[in-house]
Amino acid sequence: MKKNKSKGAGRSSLGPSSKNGSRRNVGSLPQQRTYEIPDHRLEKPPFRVAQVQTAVGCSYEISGDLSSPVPPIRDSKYLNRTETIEIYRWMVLNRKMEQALENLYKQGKVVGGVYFGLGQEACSCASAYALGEQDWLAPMIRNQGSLLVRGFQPRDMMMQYMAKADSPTKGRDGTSHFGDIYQRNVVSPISMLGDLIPVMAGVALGARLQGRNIAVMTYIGDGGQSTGATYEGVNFAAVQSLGVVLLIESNLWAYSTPSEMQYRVQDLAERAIGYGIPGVIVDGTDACQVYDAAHEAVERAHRGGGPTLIEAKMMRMKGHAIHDSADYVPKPLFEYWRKRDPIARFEHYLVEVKKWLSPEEHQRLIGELEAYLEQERELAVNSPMPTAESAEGGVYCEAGCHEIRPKYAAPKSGVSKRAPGPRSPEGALHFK
Ligand SMILES: Cc1ncc(C[n+]2csc(CCOP(=O)(O)OP(=O)(O)O)c2C)c(N)n1
Ligand SMILES: [Mg+2]
Repeated sequence: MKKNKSKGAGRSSLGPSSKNGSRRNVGSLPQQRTYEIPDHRLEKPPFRVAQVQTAVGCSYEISGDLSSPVPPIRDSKYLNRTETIEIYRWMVLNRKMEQALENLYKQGKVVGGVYFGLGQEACSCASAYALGEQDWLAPMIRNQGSLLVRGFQPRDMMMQYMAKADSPTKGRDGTSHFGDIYQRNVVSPISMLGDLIPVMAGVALGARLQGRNIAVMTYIGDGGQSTGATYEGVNFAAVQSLGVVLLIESNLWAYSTPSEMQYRVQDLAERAIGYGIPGVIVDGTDACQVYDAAHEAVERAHRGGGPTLIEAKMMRMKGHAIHDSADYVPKPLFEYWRKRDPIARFEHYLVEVKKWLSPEEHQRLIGELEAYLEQERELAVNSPMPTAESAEGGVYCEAGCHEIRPKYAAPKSGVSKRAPGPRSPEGALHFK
């Protein structure tokens, strides 16, 4: 999480927005309108995935040019040296923590499966880094890096997957489905794809009723963005000007379905036009691009400007979860994106291009992270499993379990001064 407000706050690459949010040009004919979606990528991969029928069913083939050179990292408009290195550090911790989780799974210590954000670390870490302490985050399963940025420790994820007694859900869930609504402003992931969006719009509305504009960040996949809940949530946020920062993790696959079979628009950021909000495209493997777009969206939310949709283009570099070997993905696609690894390219940027880290300093940073992770792993492995008796706790109503404390204060606006007590019979009659 970023501690201080960064320079350049308030600037926006989204340009002047029309009533419909996205930048609008009026064409030469008065009845013609065109809309612009800013695209910050330094390359636009020119390939397509198509389904082909085979004797045993179907498979996927890729066509187009996969030989283009790897683009450089785009300099951030807002991040300084220290902040850039800090984001890199979170990304490496995210990657190495997931490698440790995979090893724990292979050692038979994990209860259930493991989900990975391999290749998506820049999207998770740089986006969450753009949030202020008072903002809220709702990660999805691939955003374990966002949880680290928001103050959770690797031990939390490790104990969660091993269903340990000291895990955030005390052994009741075997994935990263946990949050912390009291200290870290993190809402737990919801399995039903899209449902986090209206929930987060509600969090922003709650803050609005208390007289504050906050940013509420969440994520949705290229598959999940087609759900009705996504539409309802973004539309509600748009109409109410709520500070939802929605990152579409456009990672080319939804389980085994390629994005070509998920939607017909060219880019998912175009959906923003229909919602009447700004939409922007970034290279999801470039942490600086992700940060800049997220920062501008967060600043916009703080100004009460409403939601922003950020499409982060990248590739899911593993299967859906550890049980899925992703054999359906054409191999050249993996090779193409492996060359665009967000961490290797960021290391090159920091050490070779900017020279903000010497090779020795970089080695030290990696060594420190590895030692820290090993300590976390030891602690998680050695912590106890829940007792059998603890299973009945938290199931039925207990003292205090229905107590929902207001997070900040009572509503300040839009609420009548009526004294507490039952509504008048006239009011009840009205609704009959
Ligand atoms: C409403 C809903 N439909 C189906 C599922 C089952 N499901 C879980 S993950 C997934 C694929 C998601 O793909 P995408 O949204 O692209 O995210 P990715 O896994 O690529 O990050 C599906 C179909 C679900 N959880 N919720
Ligand atoms: Mg996907």
